[in-house]
Amino acid sequence: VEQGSIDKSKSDAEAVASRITYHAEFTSSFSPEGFDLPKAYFATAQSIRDSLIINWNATYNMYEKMNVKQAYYLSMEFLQGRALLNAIGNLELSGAYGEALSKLGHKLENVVSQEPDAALGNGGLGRLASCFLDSLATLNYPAWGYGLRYKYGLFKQLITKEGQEEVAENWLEMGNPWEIMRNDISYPVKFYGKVVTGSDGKKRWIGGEDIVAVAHDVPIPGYKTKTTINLRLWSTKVPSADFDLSAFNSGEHTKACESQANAEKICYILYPGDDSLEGKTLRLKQQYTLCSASLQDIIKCFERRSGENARWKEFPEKVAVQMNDTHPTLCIPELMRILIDLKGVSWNEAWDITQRTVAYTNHTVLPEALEKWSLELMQKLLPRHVEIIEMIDEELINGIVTEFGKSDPELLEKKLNAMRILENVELPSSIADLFIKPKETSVVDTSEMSKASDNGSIADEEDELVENMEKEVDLPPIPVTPKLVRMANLCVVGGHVVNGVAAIHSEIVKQDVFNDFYKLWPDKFQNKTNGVTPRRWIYYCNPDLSRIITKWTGGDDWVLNTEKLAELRKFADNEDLQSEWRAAKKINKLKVVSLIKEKTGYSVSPDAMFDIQVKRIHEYKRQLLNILGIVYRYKKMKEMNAVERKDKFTPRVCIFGGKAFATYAQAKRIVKLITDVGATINNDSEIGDLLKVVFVPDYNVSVAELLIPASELSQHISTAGMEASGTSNMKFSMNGCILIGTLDGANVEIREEVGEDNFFLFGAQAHEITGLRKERAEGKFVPDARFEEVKEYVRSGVFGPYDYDELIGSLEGNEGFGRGDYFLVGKDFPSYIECQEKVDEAYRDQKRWTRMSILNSAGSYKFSSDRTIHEYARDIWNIQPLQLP
Ligand code: DL6
Repeated sequence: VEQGSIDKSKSDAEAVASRITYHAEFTSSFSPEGFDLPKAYFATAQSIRDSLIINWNATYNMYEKMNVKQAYYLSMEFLQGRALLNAIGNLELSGAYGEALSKLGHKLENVVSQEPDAALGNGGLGRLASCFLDSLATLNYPAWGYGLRYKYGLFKQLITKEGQEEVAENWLEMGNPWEIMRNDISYPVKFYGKVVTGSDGKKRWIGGEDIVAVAHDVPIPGYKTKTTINLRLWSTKVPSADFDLSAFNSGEHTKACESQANAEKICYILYPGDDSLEGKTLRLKQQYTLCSASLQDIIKCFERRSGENARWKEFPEKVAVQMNDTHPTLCIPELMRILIDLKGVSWNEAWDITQRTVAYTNHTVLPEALEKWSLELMQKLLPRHVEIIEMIDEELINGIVTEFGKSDPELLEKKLNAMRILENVELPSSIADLFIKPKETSVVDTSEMSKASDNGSIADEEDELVENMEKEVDLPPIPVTPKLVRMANLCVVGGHVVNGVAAIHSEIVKQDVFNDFYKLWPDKFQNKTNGVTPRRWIYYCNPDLSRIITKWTGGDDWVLNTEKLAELRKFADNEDLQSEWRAAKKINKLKVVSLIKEKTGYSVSPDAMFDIQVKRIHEYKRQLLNILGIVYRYKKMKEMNAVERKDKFTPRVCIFGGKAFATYAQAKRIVKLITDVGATINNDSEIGDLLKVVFVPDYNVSVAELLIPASELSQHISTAGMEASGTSNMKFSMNGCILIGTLDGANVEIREEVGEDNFFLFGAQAHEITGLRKERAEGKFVPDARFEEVKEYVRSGVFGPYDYDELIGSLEGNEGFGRGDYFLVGKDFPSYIECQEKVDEAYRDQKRWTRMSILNSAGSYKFSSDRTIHEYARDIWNIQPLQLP
């Protein structure tokens, strides 16, 4: 059956309806009677899945036949959201499906909203991966995604009186019509065990714990193309022979099932808590499972497609592996292991192949987010990989010594400290000898003594030992310095390209985070400014605005060529466009009024400005600055009479959404403060519709698809230099929302594109941050009186009995853990509230505001993930589009 066999016109609704009813009867797992919404959703999804499978097979067969170079995007996160509307739309069957469902008694939009979000991600990094898949398919690039099929995703967020609570997100409870379980595609994955050297001199990794990774394929359809690529997600189980039948029969049921539970739990949740050793082990197992299963699959495909002519040195000409952040770093030693131990490739050739195959995207400059693994743990779990990593580290050390020479030991030590893959691990003795420490810092250690013996007599050494031992009595305990593997350094060394995700971020990556590497290998470093798919993020989520854009730009080709959006610029002052634009916004706002009522119980006015901040809750993203700004506004309102208040302030609904990581206490306090402030203000009859504060629980892709089209102002207010890019800023701008923000991440480029007048800028700049922090630490910072006032107000208990001292205290003092206002909320507070006054003023002039809004959509064309993907394909992966006939 060809995709085209369902005519795209509404008259073919009959054919679609009969497919849906077929699936309702034969393939949905619902009882035969009735055709309620859940059943309608499953049957509809199954019917569209048929078309996807046809296209998936055609795409797959073509790649097999043409043996083209393919890119593989490895990511621990894919934040797919819902798939039904996207699939129907991409296959251009919206009309037929709408009519078919209405014949069957349902509205398409109600059926669509039955689908649970596929929430296999945490935030921007995962959503970016999903946008990339959409663009790859749409632009006909040969590419696949690889990830893990988490049974429970991240978590479902409940907002209670206590603040955020987490419960398991059982998104697969009712089954998942989009995945195709491939019982025929599975790979063994090993943990623990030991490495032995065979009589042939080859290393073999034996023993340990064996599990199996099983493929689940999710078809990803391109827009208006037959290309349907694959997201292959791995689940884990034990090898079938591992069920302990005799234990089971002798009544030890739990023991018999233990290994199965151990294997399955690898894919239970995304980012399991890692405070415990068990948690750390599980995370490392997850990362290795992703890398090992995906690489085995990629290599099998390479061998199959190349046939008998498979030559390993040609592997990078057929395969590009992109590591989405450091989570898939184990790809590097795993590819080396497979090539050397299993395929008989020499070390040097394997290293060359690996480097030419893999590339690394950095998504964060936060030091705590640059992963480091305990060497001890890794040695236990992946002994062969540690041998390989040690070899890579040694070669790196030799390279650094060759580059910088031994004549300046201080410089050499600095370089080795910054660049080595292993941290706190002894240097090879030939190098270590260069850095013999002065007496007072040397550790009492006989092995050190024997090294020192080159320079002194045995008697001297003994005196020194006694002296040091005496000293030791008074010394504090020697700190334990765990040996670590720096995954980011391994990525930089093992890959051929390192890219940042926005211009300013890529500069920070070069000048700060990896400066020593950049100086050594400047050509390795690139920028690839992020993007988002205009299909999901305008066309499907904002149909009213889309119709207007299509009308005023003369066709819907902007969905594929976002440059066309720029044509809106010339109509920015046109009164007809302006009134259509405002009407579309109003429709979207009304949908959010209902959403807020349903999720929080609060009633809000659609005539107030919708001011939104939705993203992971993190101190650097500064939701605290936003809520303190609101508190300040509220306090001022309370000090005025009704007339003054109305005169001064524009009515606003301030909307928050986002998850705080379960163990991140400070982020959870911020959620609690927002909800407490909301509870007070929203019930203050004196304030009424002039100010409302809402926290929408369980923010996810589907909630974003409602909020973003309704937004008028959105907040991207991170401490400058800390947000790698941001991608919601792009989505908001595309939907005609005006941004208030710092010069950080992609804000910088958005402001350039939409025009300075159409962006509310405030705050310190990235190059000032270090100096400002220093100033604070030296006690030189004098807080603004308004900042002091607002903190005092929160502490006074106006917002309830919760003790906010730990939260507000973090903004005070000079330095120390959790103190000293590291994120400079106090520094930026005055310019933030002054900027908000300008926002109020601009909103009062609706013509001006609408012009700014239109110019945001018009200027956002650069931020399509299609542009980003073309750049990755051209500059990193070297892949070409391949279109099905
Ligand atoms: O590149 C996608 C996305 C960026 O837009 C965000 O600015 C960045 O925070 C996010 N990075 C991560 C990685 N971990 N941390 N933190 O999620 O990537």
